[in-house]
This record gives sequence, C-alpha cells and structure tokens, in this order.
Amino acid sequence: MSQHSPKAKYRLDYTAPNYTITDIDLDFQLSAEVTTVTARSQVIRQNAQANTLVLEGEALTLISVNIDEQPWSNFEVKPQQLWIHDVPDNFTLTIVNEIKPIDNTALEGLYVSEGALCTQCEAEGFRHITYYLDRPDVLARFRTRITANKEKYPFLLSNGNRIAEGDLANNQHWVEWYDPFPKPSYLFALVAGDFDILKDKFITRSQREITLEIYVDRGNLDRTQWAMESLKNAMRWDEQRFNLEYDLDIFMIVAVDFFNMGAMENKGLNIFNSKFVLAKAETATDDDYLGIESVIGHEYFHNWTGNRVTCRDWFQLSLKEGLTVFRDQEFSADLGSRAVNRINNVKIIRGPQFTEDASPMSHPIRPDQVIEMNNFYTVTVYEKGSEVIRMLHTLLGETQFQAGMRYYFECHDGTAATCDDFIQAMADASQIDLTQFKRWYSQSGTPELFVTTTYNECDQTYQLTVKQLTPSTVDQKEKQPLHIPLDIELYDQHGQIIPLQYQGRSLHSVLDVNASEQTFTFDCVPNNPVIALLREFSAPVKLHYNYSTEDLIFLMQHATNDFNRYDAAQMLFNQNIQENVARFNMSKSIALSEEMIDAFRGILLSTQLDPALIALIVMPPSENEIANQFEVVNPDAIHWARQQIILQMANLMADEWLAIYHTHQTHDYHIEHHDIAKRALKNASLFYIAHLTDNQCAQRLVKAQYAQANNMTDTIAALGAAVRAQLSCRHELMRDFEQQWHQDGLVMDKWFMLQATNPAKDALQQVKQLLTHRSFSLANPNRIRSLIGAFVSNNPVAFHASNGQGYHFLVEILTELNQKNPQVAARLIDPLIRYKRYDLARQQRMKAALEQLLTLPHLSNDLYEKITKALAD
Ligand code: 7MF
Ligand code: ZN
Repeated sequence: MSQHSPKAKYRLDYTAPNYTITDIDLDFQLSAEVTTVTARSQVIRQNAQANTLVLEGEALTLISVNIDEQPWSNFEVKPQQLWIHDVPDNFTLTIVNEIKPIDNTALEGLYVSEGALCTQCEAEGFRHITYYLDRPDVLARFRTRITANKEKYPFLLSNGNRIAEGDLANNQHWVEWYDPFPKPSYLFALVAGDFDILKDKFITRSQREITLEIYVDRGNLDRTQWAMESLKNAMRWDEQRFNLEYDLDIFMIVAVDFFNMGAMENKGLNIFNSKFVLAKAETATDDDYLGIESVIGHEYFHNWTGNRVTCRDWFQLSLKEGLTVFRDQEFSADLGSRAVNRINNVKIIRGPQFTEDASPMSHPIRPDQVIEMNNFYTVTVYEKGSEVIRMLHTLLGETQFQAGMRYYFECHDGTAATCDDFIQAMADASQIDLTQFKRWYSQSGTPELFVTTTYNECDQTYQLTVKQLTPSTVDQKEKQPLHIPLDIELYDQHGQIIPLQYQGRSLHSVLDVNASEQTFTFDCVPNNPVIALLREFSAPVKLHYNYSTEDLIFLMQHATNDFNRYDAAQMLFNQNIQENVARFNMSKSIALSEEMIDAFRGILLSTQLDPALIALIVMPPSENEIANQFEVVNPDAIHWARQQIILQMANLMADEWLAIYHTHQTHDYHIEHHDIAKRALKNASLFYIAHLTDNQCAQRLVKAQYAQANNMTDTIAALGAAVRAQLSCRHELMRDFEQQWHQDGLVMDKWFMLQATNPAKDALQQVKQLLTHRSFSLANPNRIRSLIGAFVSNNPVAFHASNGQGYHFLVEILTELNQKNPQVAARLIDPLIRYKRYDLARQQRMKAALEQLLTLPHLSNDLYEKITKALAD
C-alpha cells in the first residue's frame, strides 16, 4: 500500500484568498549548490475573519521570518505550508530560505540545465522557490534582484525590464528586474547562465520599438533565425487578426535542453524546450520548423490570453490554454495551409484526445476534481478546449467572435477570470444564447452523432435525422444533450452544390444540433444528393453515417471542403480496415476493392489538389486512431490490417508512386509552403515505394535519397521508410546516422523514436539496450519521450506483446522515474491505465503492473492519482 492518500481538491470549493500580496521584492544569491532567496512581500488582509497567513512551500529550508522588519516567531512550519499567526492587517513580510537547484531532478522550481540555472513555476512550482500565496488569483508586481558569479553566469534574466546592474567583489555581479504588470507567481521566471544571443527588434503598430532577444547555448546561433522570424510573424499576426499589441519594451526567449514540456509563457521571459527553438536545414525537419512556429506563437499569444487575463484557479486552465491553442492554430493556418493544419489538429482529437476521454482519466475541459494539477495539462484541456473555442467561433462568426474577445479584455484585463466569464463576454457581445453550449465545459466524454437521411422524390425534400449520445465516462455517468454545430453540404450527381433551403428561406450550412434527436428538412432538392457531414470537423464528435463506398469516393472527388475530402478517404480506409480486422480473426487474407485503389490513384494524380493535402489523404489512419473505433482493441489485428493495406496500395499503384516521386523533387531547401508540400508528397511516395515487392527498387531509391539529402526532412524520410518497411539497408543507414549525429541530442531523438517504433519483433530488446546508449540519458525528458514514450504509445504491437514484457519494462522505468521526475513519469503511464480496452489476458497483466506500481515507496501524487483512478474503474 501507498503510505499516503493525497486528497482531491474540488472546483466548487473555490474561495477567495484571505490575504493578497500587491508587491514582492525577490533577492536571489545564486549558486547551483545552495541558493538563498529573500522574499519581501506587501501583504494585505482580504478577509476580516482571518488572522493566520498560510503560505505554500515545498522542499525549502526556512532561515527567518520578519514582519515589518522585526523578527517574528509566531509561526509553524507544516509539511507543505508555513502558518504565520496573528499577523496585522497590512504588513511587510520578509522570508529568507534556501534551496538546492543541483538536487532538483523534477525540473520544477529552480533547477540546473546544462550548467545554466532556470525556473519552471507553472502550475505550482513557485512554492519550490519560496513560501508564497502560490495561487493564480494573487497578482503582484515583481521586482527581482539576482546576484551570481560573473564567469559562470554572465547573463542574469527575469521578467519585465532590466532596471539596474552592477559588479561586486569576488567576481560576483548583480542585475535587477522590474515587471510593472501584476502577475501570479506561476508566471515568474529567472534564468542565469552563459549564452549566445540573437537580437532583433519589432516596431509595433503604435510605433513602439520592442527589443527581441533569443538566448541559446553557446554555438547554436546558426539555429535561431527561424525562431526569430516566427516571433516577429506572431507579433504582427496578433496585431492584425486579434488587435493585440505587445506591452513591455523587451521580449526574451531562452532555450534550455532540460525541460518537462514544450515551453512556458513567463511574462517577458519565455522559456522553451530547445526542441522548439533550434532549427537549421541539416538538423530539423519541416515538421520541426512548423512546430517551432506554432509553439513560439502559442507562448507569445499567452501574453494576452493567460498573462494580461489570467486564471482565477487551476480548474479554469482551459480559459487560457484552449483559447491560446485556438489562437496558435489559427496563426499556423493563416500563415501556411489551412487544410493541412486542420487535418493535423483533427488527428490529435481523434487519436490521443478520444483515447483520453475513454480512459480512467476522462475529464471535462474544465475539470471538477484534481489531486495533482500537473496531471491536467492534457489533450482534453488543450486540444478539446481549443475545439470548444472553435465551435464558438463557428457559431458567432469571425466578426462577432472578435467583438466578444474585445469585450472579454474590456471586462477582465488585469484580473484572474473564469471560463464562465469568457462565455458570458462572448454571449453579451454577440447576443447569442450560450446556455446550453456551456455544457461543453462541464461534460466529459466524446459525443456520438448518429445520422440518417431520406430523400423524397415526390416532393423533392431531403430529411436529415440526427441523434446524439455521449456514452458515460468513468468520471460522469449521466450525460445531457450538447449544442453541436453541424456543418453540412449537399451535392447533386455532378458534384454541384445544392443550396440549403426550406419553404422559400435559404438556410445556413451550420445546423444547430441541440436535442437528443431532431430532424432537419430541406426542400427543392432536385435529386437524391450526396451529403458532406461535419465539414471542417465542426465539432469534436464521432460521426456515424452509413456512407456507401460510392458516396465516399464521390466525396473524395467533389467535397468543397478539403477536410471533408480527407475525411471521406479516412472513412474509406476505416471501412476496409474493419473488414480486414474481421478477416484477420478468421485467418483470411487481405481483401481490397479495386474501386478504392482507383479512388486513391485519382487523388494521387490530381493536379488540382495541394500536394501536402494529397500526402495526408493517401496515408491510412494511425494504429491509435484505428483503435478508437473498436470496443476491444486487438493491436496485432489492427497492425496487420493497416500493414496489408499499405502493401497493397504500394504495389497496385507502383507506377504512380514512382512517377510522383520523380516529379516532386526539390533542390535548394526553403521553408516555404510550396516546397514543404512537395517534400511531403515525395516522401509519402517514398514510404510506399519502400514497401514494393520489388525490393531492389525500394532499396535503391531509399539509399539514394539518404545519401543525397541536403536536409533533415529528406534524411529522416529515407531512414523512416527503411525502418517502417524493414528494408535490409536500414541497419547500415541507422548506423551511419548514429555516427554522424550522436553528439546532438535533438537529432538523436529522431533516431531513438525510429528505434522505439520499429515494427520488428525485437523492438523491446532494442529499446532496453538503448537505455545505455551514449546519447541517451534518463535525466533528459526529451530523450525519455523519444525512446520510452514513443515505445509505449506508438508501438502498440510491441508494448502490448501478449507475454507482458512491455508492461514489465514500463514498470521498471516508472520505478526509477517516480521520485526523479514525477511529471514525466505520469505522462508515460497513460497507455497502461487504459487496460479496460484490451482482452482479459492483457487486462490482467496490465492491472498487475499497476498494482505493483501502487506499492512503490514515496509514490508521487502524479502517479498515485492515475493508478488509483485506473484500478477503481
Ligand atoms: C503549444 O501551455 C501547445 C501546448 C504549460 C506547459 C505550454 O504554454 C504552455 C504552458 C504543457 C503542455 C503543452 C503545452 C505547454 C505546456 C503547449 C505548448 C505549445 N503554459 Br504541460
Ligand atoms: Zn499554453
């Protein structure tokens, strides 16, 4: 048994703080071994009944407590709190404490990354730095003075503007920063180290000059240009599309190698995982470049959605995250291909998000109860949260939506707000009733839409009946009907759009589905139409409609919405995969219809479509996306069916793949949509070519591309194709890559990921051996994710091997990471808590693994919450 049972906190238990802090002066005497923190806060009583000030603090050594500059002894040090009794109404509180950055392997609070000191405070990391009112509804102005050794730490950074600096004896120096915008403690940041800096400036719309600085480890300056371009694009875009201008005189980004997540929006001083800053053609793929653009955008956009308006409490996380993801998605869509971006967003919803919503961790985008907040930085809060904002955008339209945003800032700038506040601002500004829509914030689970249609030739009407049902989830049995925007279009047999109308009134293409069952009627429909449903994925739901193969092929050709074309192809794949999974269970061989191949051939050879879109359409859904369609998941059958379809498509369209491969070569490397699209389609073709029965041809082209590539996109595409298709040349290519890049962790992550997702029988053996590889380290979260994370999440056949070895391996890793880095450990465990989705034999082994983990000494809250939820299910 676990020694402790941490208690859940409930959203509805929120109470305003008894005290607030208006200003804080922080003084850091920095060193990696021991850092002394002096925090001088102006405290004001808010609740007349209170007389004990309760501050949060973890792993701190308290030195002294003063009130109004006098020693104060009337306090108690509790396990994770400091209680200061009988305090005045209004006072200056000075706390001195020590911390040990070098011992901080959890990477939360102040820690060491490759010799630099840096912080991560969201959600509750500030309490690892000093005792404080570490909650997002306490907003203070921060002044930060940092003193450190000048040789080891020539750059000393914090939030806001640099206001003073100086040299001291013994090689020490100091810098003082002041951030005039009141902020919660989670937005505090400090960085100290030696860096190369890329400097630039941005002139805002109102002609203010902003200093831009990107700090990277020495030697990496040649990988910073794209991040700077992206930052300037983000600043310009936010002015143009959202009317939002930057507010400080300086904006800094620091890239660090040791970081638990993607990046952090600390006011004026964003800290990034180096993966989302560093890029040059030789080391980064097109996807890496686009990922950098989107994460730089995301963190920059938080300056308004997150920082200027922050969250009242952590249950409101989606207020800033859902909205900021929506904003970064729109940024990427406006700068690049809208269709490609939309499809990639939908793949995350249909893959990881639907999976999470059907798991023991299912929760609404605004959770109701939390044990460990770090466990709720989820695809549900972020990606489904963004889909909810997107539905609002669909319901209101861009103009009303922007009016709502303006009103939201008018009402809540400089405050800590709630999701209800946001919806209210949107409803008030647009005069649209969002009462039922708000259920999206409180209801978990994936809604399913069951659609049937009938055409009446006599009166030329077309009827659409929609039933909605959200299956119960672990956290919530009863479900209510949601307000679902369902965007549709009708086509005649030539692919012409049939306008939606009823009794002389033309109808909007977005239907308001809001009851358990309802029927929509359209008239003047001259013949039985083909219907495109859920255009642009207008709601995060599972759609059931009995499309014929013929209809799907028709939609692949004629749907006006690019997402619909892709979606029709996905449905075609899914139909075939389901049939073939059934055939696998009867030990029959693969069966594919010729018309399906013809449809894909038509798409592949289309000269009208964006090659990037074609590349997405011709790829079957991932094994995880497919798994979400089954009640009981059989990883072997799914893998087999998907693999067989790939082999069939490769060989039956061999000439076309080869032709496309040769006509889509690029020469110089440019990050520009047209070139990215060409490479995407060329490399999709290479993937299929690698699967040709003509193995010599496959090896020749894969090896040639690997040898001739002048950019990482093409290198990784060749290497990936060799591994996926198990070409014998893969050994030699993988060895070559390792020798060239073993000193570069970010590049090696790609190699580790290929090893981890290798569809070979001995994948687990390989992964285990790679734990001792010269480029691997269990201390670096990026390495952990690329090797172990990729194995457990993206190699379902190997992880779920029926002997249970995959589960054993994960138990071993989690045993080690539980204390070292609880956040990373808790993310790795996800595939194990979903045992209910598998057959009984696997369920038993998975449960046994969870039970074993529950007995770990010092089990973290992070793992405890997930394991207990899973076992209670
Ligand atoms: C794009 O949200 C989308 C999501 C929290 C840390 C970054 O800005 C953030 C931080 C986690 C998970 C995903 C993201 C972030 C975090 C993220 C990054 C870029 N406030 Br945890
Ligand atoms: Zn964010």
